[in-house]
Amino acid sequence: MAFELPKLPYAHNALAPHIDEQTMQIHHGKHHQGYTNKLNAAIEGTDLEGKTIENILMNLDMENKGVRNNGGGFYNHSLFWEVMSPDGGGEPTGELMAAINSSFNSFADFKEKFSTAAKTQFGSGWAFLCVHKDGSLDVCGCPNQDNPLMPGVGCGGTPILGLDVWEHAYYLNYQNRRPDYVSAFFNVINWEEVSARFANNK
Ligand code: MN3
Repeated sequence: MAFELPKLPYAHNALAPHIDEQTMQIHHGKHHQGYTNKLNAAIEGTDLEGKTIENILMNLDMENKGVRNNGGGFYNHSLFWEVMSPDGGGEPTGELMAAINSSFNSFADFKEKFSTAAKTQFGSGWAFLCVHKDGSLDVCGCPNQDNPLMPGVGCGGTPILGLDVWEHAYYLNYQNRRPDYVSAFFNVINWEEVSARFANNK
């Protein structure tokens, strides 16, 4: 069974004005579809066929650039759509908020650390919030489509929140103003989804 482009959980214009409709259409329909197609082509006929994307990334041969770039792209964007919502924003509650306070001192300190990772990632890449098996949290930046599930990448936890800082993610609306895009992202974070991923992966 080949990987399929996941459906967006909301309309293309639902995240506007924070993320505009045309960016969502191209980003999901063209970029994510492209990673999906190329991932399928890269694993076709190999022993990776039929494995979950998490299994593929956790056991990845980092020299396998086709699977590294496109498997990473498939996974990262699948996470990205799910952790945003038109009803998002604000701050998390419950166990996730307690873990944020424990790991970063405060939500404000977490926000600053995550935003700095996103703003300072040189060139194309991602910022991630990750959970370790002991329930502690980490923030890291990763280049290109790498993510911390891959061997030796980033902080080594499981990503529960990801922000795409490739120019294709924001350039139509924000041009070179990546910091404004990073700031706007906090208005659409789906903390319920991030909390569920935290609970399932600690
Ligand atoms: Mn992207």
